[in-house]
Amino acid sequence: MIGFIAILIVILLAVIVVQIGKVSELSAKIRGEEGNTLKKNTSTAFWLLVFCAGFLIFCVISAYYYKNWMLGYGPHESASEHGASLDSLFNITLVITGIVFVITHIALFWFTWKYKERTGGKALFMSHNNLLEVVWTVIPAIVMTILVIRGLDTWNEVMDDPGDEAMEIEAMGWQFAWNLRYPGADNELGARDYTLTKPGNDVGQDWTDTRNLDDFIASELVLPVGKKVRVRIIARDVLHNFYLPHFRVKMDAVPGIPTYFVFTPTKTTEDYREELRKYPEYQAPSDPEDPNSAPLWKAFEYELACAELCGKGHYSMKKIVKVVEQDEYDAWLAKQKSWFFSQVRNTDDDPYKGQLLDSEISERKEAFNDKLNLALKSDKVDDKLIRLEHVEFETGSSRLTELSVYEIENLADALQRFEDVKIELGGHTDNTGNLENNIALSNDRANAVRSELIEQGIDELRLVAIGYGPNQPVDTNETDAGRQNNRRTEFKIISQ
Ligand SMILES: [Cu+2]
Repeated sequence: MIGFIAILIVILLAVIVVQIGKVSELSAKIRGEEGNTLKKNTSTAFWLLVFCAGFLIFCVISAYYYKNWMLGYGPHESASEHGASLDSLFNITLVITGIVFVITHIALFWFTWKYKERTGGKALFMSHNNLLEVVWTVIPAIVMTILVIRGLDTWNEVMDDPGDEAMEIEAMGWQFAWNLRYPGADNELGARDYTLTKPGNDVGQDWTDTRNLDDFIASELVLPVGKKVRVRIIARDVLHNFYLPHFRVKMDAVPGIPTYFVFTPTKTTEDYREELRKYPEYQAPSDPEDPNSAPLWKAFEYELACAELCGKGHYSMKKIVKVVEQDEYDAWLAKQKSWFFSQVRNTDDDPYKGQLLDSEISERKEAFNDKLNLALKSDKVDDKLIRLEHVEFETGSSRLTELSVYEIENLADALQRFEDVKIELGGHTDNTGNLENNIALSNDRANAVRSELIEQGIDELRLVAIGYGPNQPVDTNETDAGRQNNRRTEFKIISQ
C-alpha cells in the first residue's frame, strides 16, 4: 500500500514538472526569447560533461569503498587451489572491460559537448567507413579470442578428473535443501537409482550394493583442508546450482544429468576468519540489533548456496561449510552414523533383515573381546561377570536362535586362547509364570550354551551351567523392558 502511494506521488510530481516546463516554454515564447535555446543546449552539454566526470569518479570511489566485501580482493582471496586462476581470469576481464567502459563513457559525453547545436552547423553525411568497421570488429574479436582461450584453459584445469586421489562426496539438490552423502569408511559411494527414492531413502540408495552400507548423510559440508574433493552433483526435481562462493565452485545440478566439480580447499574456516579479522569492515557486530554479538569476522562461516532460482523456498537452500584440519575432520567423521545402520537396518527395506553382516560380526567380536580382556585383568568379582548380549532363545524354549551362534563362537574362541579359564554359565528368567518352570527353563538354556561350547571343542570340565530362574533380577519385573533385561544368559570367570 505504501509502495503504491509512493509510486502515485512520483507520477504526480512528474506530471507537475512537465506542466511547469510547458508553462515556462510558453512564457518564453510570449517574451520572444527563442534564441535562448542555443544557450540552453550549451549549458545542458556542459552539465552532461560534469555528470560524466561525477559518474566515473563515483564508480571508482564506490569500487574502492566496497573492495573488501567483494570476492577476489583483500580478505576474500580464493580459499581453493583453482580459485586463484579463476580470479585472475575475472581480473583480466575486468581490466579490459574497465578500460573500454571508461573510454566509451568519456566519448559518449564528450560527443554531446562537441556536437551540441551550433548556428549554421551541418551534419556530416557518411554512408560507411571501411577502416572504422574493420577496427571495431577486429579489436573486439582479438580480445574475445584471448579471453575465451584463457577461459577454456582454466576450465580444462578445473574440470580435470582427479581419478582416485580425491575423496568423493555427493550433493543432491531438491526443493528446498541439499542432501550431502559421504562415502564412509570404504571411501566409495554406493549405487543409487532414482526409482528407489522414497521416504527414508531420499537419495535412492540401493541397499543390495554393500558399498552403500557405510555411506552417511551429513547435515553440514565438512572438508579437510588441503584434500582434493570431487563433488558429484545431482538434482532430484528441478534445476539447482551447487555454489561455494568462497571456493569459486559453481556447477548446475541437473535432473537426469550428473555433473561434478573438483576442488581443493586451501584455507580452514579459522584461517579465513583470521584474514577477515585484519579488516575494519569485519569488526562490526554480526547482529546489527545486538551490539554485544560476535564481530563479523568471528561469526564468519563458509556457505553452500543454491545459485539457481529454483522456487519459492530457494533461499532456504543455504548450508554451512566447514573446512578443518585433518584431525578435526577425523573426529567429526568418527561421530557420523551410517544412514543404513541408523535408519534402515532390520526394517522391511533391509535386504539383510534377519542376517548378521560381516561388519556386525567383527564389531561384536571386538566388543566381546574388549569386555573379556577387562574381566581377565580385573580383581573385582563383579567385573568377572559378562552378559552374553546376543545369545537368545526361542520363546519359552531352550532352542538357541540362529544368530546366537556368533557370540558362542566368540566365547569358544576366547576359551581356546585362554586355556586355564573356567567359567560358570548362568541362565536367568523374569518372574512371570511358575517358579519351578522358570528355574528349569533357565537351567536348560544355560546347558544349551554349554553343549554348544562342548561341541565347539571346549573341555566340559571347564564349563559349569546353572539355572537361576528369576532369583537374580537386574531390573524391575514391572515393565516389558525390565523383564526383557532380566531374561539373560551370563558367564562368570571362576578361575583363570
Ligand atoms: Cu535450488
